Amino acid sequence: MNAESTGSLIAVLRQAVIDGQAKEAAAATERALAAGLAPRALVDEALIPAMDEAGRLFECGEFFVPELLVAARALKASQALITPLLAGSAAAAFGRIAIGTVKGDMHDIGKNLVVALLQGGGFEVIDLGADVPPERFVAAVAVDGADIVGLSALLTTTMLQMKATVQALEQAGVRGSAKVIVGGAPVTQRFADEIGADGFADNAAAAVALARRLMGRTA
Ligand code: B1M
Repeated sequence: MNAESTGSLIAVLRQAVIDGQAKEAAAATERALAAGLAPRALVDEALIPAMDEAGRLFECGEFFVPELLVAARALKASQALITPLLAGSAAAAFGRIAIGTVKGDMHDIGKNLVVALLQGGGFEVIDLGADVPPERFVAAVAVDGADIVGLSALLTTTMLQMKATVQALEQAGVRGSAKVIVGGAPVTQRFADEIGADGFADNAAAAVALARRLMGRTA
């Protein structure tokens, strides 16, 4: 495959997501995968840039919530084809991680990417979904035995739920049983330090490396 056709497949997928064309996004994904493009390249070069562009259009008033919703739906049509390839077949050897988007926050695209890479990176993942209250994270540690709790937030308002979740883990007496990692567009290392999290990652691959480090693995 030449560079031009690779670039055009990526561009078609990116545009289909921005335009909210789910069927076209799925078809472009299938074509790109059949042409030998790496699943991670589709995520990094088409899906994430497409959502960044949708966010930019939202910020400047060209897109409203319905346009964001259809773009997200189109992205998920593509993600459904890519995720099984990212997740791979690695045995769950490094530990158990319970991950969710915090209470009040419905954004789950980034969290789903983190889930896929953690699964492919050797973790057993309990995916708690979106809008997850602190007590559900507590139960994931106390009942399900999670070694790591992963918190995702995309809104500056819901970031505060990360702190509430760390506090709930402390109050339930299980904070010492699990490491807490945080991420999401507005989250920073400084914020992670402030709320007493054990780590911060600014992308899905970094989240896997961080989780491995926290479980005492170097690779
Ligand atoms: Co919303 N939204 N949204 N939205 N949305 C943002 C976040 C926003 C920045 C858009 C903007 O104004 N430019 C803005 C937040 C502003 C702020 O808080 N300062 C915003 C807003 C305002 C809202 C609403 C309030 C809009 C409204 O209703 N008026 C509303 C809130 C709903 C709610 O949650 N209660 C809302 C709704 C929505 C939709 C439902 C329409 C849709 C979400 C669909 C879905 O997820 N199922 C949506 C979308 C799509 C976006 C944007 C455009 C894209 C988010 C995304 O998926 N990015 C977003 C603008 C933007 O971010 N550019 C925006 C792609 C994704 C791969 O990246 O999630 O950052 P991200 O994940 C990355 C890293 O952050 C990291 O790894 C991922 C992969 O590399 N990461 C982790 C994420 N979690 C991690 C956890 C970890 C480690 C790393 O460890 C545990």
